[in-house]
Amino acid sequence: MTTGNRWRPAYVALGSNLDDPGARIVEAFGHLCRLPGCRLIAQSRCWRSTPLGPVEQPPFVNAVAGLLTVLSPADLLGSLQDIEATMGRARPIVRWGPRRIDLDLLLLGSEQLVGPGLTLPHPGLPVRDFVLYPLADIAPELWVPGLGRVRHLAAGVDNRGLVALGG
Ligand code: A4P
Ligand code: MG
Repeated sequence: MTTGNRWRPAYVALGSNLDDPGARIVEAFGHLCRLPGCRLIAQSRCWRSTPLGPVEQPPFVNAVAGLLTVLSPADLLGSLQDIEATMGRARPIVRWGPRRIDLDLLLLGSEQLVGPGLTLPHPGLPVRDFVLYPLADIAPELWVPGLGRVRHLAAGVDNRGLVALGG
């Protein structure tokens, strides 16, 4: 489903910690560039981050993409999952375990949804350094529905060893 000609901003979190993570993030940005019904308008720097979660695993590379889209939230999430599949992400994987690529939908316009298949804003957004720092690279003044301004949210989370890699 599309929203006609109504282009809305959307933000996507990218993460990888397998198979040359920096190259996987660049590859994922390439797929986002070509996504029907979307325009890639901003790319954060890449950040190396300490894994969140219980599993012993390599460090992640994380980034955030800014898009304009005419897609509905469900269709945009479906498109992101198609990219994950194209890039060879095997399912099922261990929750919070290592992955070749992970694309999470952080925000779409002012949508606030809670459901089994899709929650917006993404529930990890307000507490994750590896989401908020890259998001602040491209949208520091963005108001997150129900939560506040990105630069304030970023200032309020602990930096658990994030290092900007450039990009
Ligand atoms: N889902 C609901 N809302 C959303 C949303 N806004 N965006 C559902 C994306 N998916 C959403 O996700 C599980 C289900 O969440 C999907 O079926 C979708 O319908 P998944 O990507 O299939 O599985 P997952 O990623 O293993 O689980 P989860 O709980 O989403 O994990 P996260 O939150 O993605 O965290 N540490 C660092 N440093 N960097 C990372 O990038 N990533 C994770 C994974 C853990 N630790 C990390 C990082
Ligand atoms: Mg995920």
